[in-house]
Amino acid sequence: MASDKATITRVPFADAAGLIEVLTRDGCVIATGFTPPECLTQVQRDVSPYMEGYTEIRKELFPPEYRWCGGIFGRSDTVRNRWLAEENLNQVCDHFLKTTCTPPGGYDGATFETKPVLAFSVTLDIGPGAQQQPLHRDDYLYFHTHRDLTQTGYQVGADMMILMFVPGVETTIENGATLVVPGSHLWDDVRTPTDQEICYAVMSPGEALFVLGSTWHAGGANKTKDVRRPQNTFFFTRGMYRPEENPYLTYLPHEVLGWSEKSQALAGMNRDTLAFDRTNYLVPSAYYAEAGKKPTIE
Ligand SMILES: O=C(O)CCC(=O)C(=O)O
Ligand SMILES: [Fe+2]
Repeated sequence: MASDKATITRVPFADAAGLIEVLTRDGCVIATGFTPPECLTQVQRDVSPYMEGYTEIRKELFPPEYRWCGGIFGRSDTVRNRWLAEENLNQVCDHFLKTTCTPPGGYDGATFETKPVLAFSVTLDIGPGAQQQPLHRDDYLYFHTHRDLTQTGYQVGADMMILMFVPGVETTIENGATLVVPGSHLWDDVRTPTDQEICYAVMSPGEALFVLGSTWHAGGANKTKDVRRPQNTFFFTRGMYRPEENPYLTYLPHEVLGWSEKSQALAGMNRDTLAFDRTNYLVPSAYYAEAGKKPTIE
């Protein structure tokens, strides 16, 4: 379905300004030289004991052939201390997502800033036979709406998410390489991609794909018989999109489990309509009930 016409530009990861320039222009970029093979192997080792099978949640987006492991930021030192500690990654995220404000009134004219936060970290492993995901924009998770920027050009501030995909293997058109629509970050909520506008983010191990939250994309179909496509996936969002009081540390897991569903929902711990499942796609009671997933805070 994708065409040869649209292409994704490659920029060395060492060139943060270049990454920002291409992301601004195209809404997507492939960073070369993001990570060495030993880091990929290590992350694979860190997450593989926790890879899980099918979830009924959002089944149109996650076919039964998918396997996944959430929370990989917590499970892998390499993810935390190498990949997500990269200064150039911080620079790219800051450029698009760092938010400042100078409130009027009782703040003495002070300017405040909030830095991007990691909203989700997951390894998504597409197995043979999986259908292509429907093309989508990930910022619909936040019910984000889009103005037409094709005439004005991109405006910093328009996005509230950035995504980074780090494949664990060579990704190909056959094994489920991510589909991307370059330039679609400028579109309003009416325009949808045509086949000619779609291309595949075919990548070698060590590369990373960056996509703005407003850019149309999808996980590809895996048409192979026996090749899986693991890809480490990171969503960042603006720092203010979280509760003022941290509910996950304020309330202990065994307390939350004893609450009514209504109270769990009010504290932001339920499964929301579109996403925000928080814990491996499960509501708290199901999450903690799972073997090997006992609460660690008592
Ligand atoms: O795994 C991929 O290639 C893309 C996944 C994706 O876009 C999603 O799950 O929202
Ligand atoms: Fe997505």
